[in-house]
Amino acid sequence: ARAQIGVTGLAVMGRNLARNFARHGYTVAVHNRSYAKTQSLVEEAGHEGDFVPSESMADFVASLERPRKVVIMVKAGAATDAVIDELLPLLEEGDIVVDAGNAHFPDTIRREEALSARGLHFVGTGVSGGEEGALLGPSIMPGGTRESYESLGPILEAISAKVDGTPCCTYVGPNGAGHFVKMVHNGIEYADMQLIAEAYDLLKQGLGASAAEIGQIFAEWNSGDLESFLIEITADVLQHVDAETGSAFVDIVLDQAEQKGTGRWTVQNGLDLGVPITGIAEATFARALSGSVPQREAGHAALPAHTQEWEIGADDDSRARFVEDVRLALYASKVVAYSQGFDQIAAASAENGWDIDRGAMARIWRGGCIIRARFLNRITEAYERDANLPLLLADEYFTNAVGNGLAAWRRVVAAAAQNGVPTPAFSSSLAYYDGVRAERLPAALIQAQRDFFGAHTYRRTDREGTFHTQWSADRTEQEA
Ligand code: NBP
Repeated sequence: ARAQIGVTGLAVMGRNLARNFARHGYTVAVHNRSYAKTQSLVEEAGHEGDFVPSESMADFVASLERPRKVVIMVKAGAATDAVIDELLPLLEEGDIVVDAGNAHFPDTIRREEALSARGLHFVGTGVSGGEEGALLGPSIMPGGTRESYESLGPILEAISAKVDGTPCCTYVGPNGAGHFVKMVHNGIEYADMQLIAEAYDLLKQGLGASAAEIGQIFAEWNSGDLESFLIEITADVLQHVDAETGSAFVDIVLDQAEQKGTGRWTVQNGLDLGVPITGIAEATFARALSGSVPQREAGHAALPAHTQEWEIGADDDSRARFVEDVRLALYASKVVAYSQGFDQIAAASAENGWDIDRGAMARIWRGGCIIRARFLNRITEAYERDANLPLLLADEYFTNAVGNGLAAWRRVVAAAAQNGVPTPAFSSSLAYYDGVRAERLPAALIQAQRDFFGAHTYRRTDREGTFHTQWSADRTEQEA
């Protein structure tokens, strides 16, 4: 037994993760259900480091130093359970099983419970960054026991992305915490992408600008507060020309966005926890709307627009002002989406006893993953100022940043409504902002209605207690 870490499941992700370990000087045991993938890895990448290939699971396990560290990188769901079942009889107390696939966090909680009962450590780990990240340095979000992190952590930190010398990997929390945080990361990614798409649509329709011109605008935005991987690739994609037709590439892509499910999980969990993650929800529903073909055909054929003329002057200054308005609205909406996502992490952390450090999550998302961005530093700083910050938006830095763009944000959302540009994420983010800052909400009326038809009771603003009004009788109030 001489391998320090093992990877089972050698499709794109596992193969690249194994190469990443080897390139960092670790001796890596490698295994895959069908041996061909193991062979091709060793043939093609064997020169990159020290691999120990095994055809059987038993040989694979036997090739690992104790306590064994086995990374499972197979298709999430039943495949993960099948691999765990195969591994279990071969492992011994204290060994560490890492699930680095995209598991749904309740599955991770279940698996951790089962494995810890047998004296094993189960580490559900979020890994973000796709194929390239797995090879060159992903953002890694490991859950599980702190004890397991002591020996596993340094290896994961070594292969993770680095920003300013800091690894994009840290201990997240017990059982499902790592996969939970990865799920919210993906949900935020949905919101971020939707916001960027809405900004593009506004620039396209408001300015009548070409994809290449808008690509230039995004390239400029990438040198400011918005600097991020997603803005950078947006500039690139918008300037890309389709080789076959000579058209802008984005103009020949069918306008139906697909999804694999992490956005849906995030929204479902937001509903379960009662946390308003409207940015993520609108982004997920916007993808669903894009794919609702019969509804879109019927709507397109039947629904009038009654839009107004754009009020953007034709001169360069007016156009530049509109571009700046959209930039400010995008930034403000983005802050709202992230603020909501971090609220969701706080709520789940409290519910599950995970004690997740939100500032540390922003720190490990600065590199390797899809939402990597300059402004994550600002989030880390906000939680360093106050680890229990109830609302990220209320941190002084974000209050000022959003406040500076507030008038622009309102102009953009109003213009979008008047001109018939669908901006569900921009609009709902502004509505959330106004809702969360309101001194009084019309929820009072809703609670009164609930008491009227269902005797659901209400509390009063002027004294303690719970009350019910006899609506259908003499309308006297009783203490409930
Ligand atoms: P896939 O998700 O396509 O899974 C293929 C691997 O699963 C192969 O090694 C396959 O073995 C193995 N496998 C299956 Br399918 N059923 C199995 C079973 N019953 N027993 C044992 N092995 C089984 O691979 P991937 O795209 O590399 O992704 C791996 C994990 O990483 C997934 O959970 C994914 O969600 C996650 N992830 C992917 C990305 C990405 O960008 N692709 C990013 C982040 C996370 P075989 O070769 O014998 O068929």
